[in-house]
Amino acid sequence: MKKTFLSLCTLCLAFGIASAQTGQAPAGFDESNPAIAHGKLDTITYQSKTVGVKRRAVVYLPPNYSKLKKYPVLYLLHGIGGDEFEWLNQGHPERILDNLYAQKKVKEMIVVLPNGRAMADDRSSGNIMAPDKVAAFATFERDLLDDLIPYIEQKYPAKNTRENRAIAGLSMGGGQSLNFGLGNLDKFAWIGGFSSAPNTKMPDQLLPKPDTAKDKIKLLWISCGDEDGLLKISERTRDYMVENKVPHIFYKEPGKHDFKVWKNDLYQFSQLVFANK
Ligand code: FER
Repeated sequence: MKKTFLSLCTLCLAFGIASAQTGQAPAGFDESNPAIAHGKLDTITYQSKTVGVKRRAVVYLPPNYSKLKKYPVLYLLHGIGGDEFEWLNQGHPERILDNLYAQKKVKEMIVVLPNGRAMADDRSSGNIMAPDKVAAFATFERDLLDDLIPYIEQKYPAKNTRENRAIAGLSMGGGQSLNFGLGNLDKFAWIGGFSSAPNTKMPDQLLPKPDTAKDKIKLLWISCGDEDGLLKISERTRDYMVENKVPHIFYKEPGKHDFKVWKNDLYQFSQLVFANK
């Protein structure tokens, strides 16, 4: 009885936190507004020791970007059918963030949009479910840590501590974010999985030592649409965090497996990331 009461309290607390910090973005949040300052987009290429080729990524620099400042960095990952342009083409993070900057609702940050399919041919053409293409999403862990992050941190005025790195993504990119973020807490403190895919590790492999991890995590965001066939993956991850008392935000939101959900996730997540707490 006591245990049931306690777990109910934990659930209420978790829900209370989640409902206080999440919700649906207001109308117009993703529309381009010519009256406000805009960030700048760069395309970069970096040498990947992991893959043995030059690879491409897109970088969004905030309005009023200056090399005299130092910025935290969010790595924002795409899904199984996407590439380094998927977020830009379908999610317009630059519009969402420009609007949030105009309202002073986000910390200034650099956003990197990598290609998370770490193989020589990293296009999303052909059979995107082919085993070698799916495996390349796991290989991206080394490409990200050993090649891309060092490149970004020497080319841009980036802060280079774990508290100043975030990783978030949608679907396959959500699984990557949970796997690589929780698996490398010496590198990342802010982690977000949006509608995470079956590439998400089983919870006890994702976070085998929850007690030592707790204090390192600044934000663990787990969200999914209530009509998404992948919801169970987010729920099993959430259940483990609740059982092991790992602070997190779980947000089950109205929607399916699409950019309506992921744009809202970015709107919410970006306001929490790098914020003091
Ligand atoms: C799967 C179902 C969905 C899977 C991957 C996905 C690798 C990814 C979906 C997405 O990124 O949108 O069985 O296996």
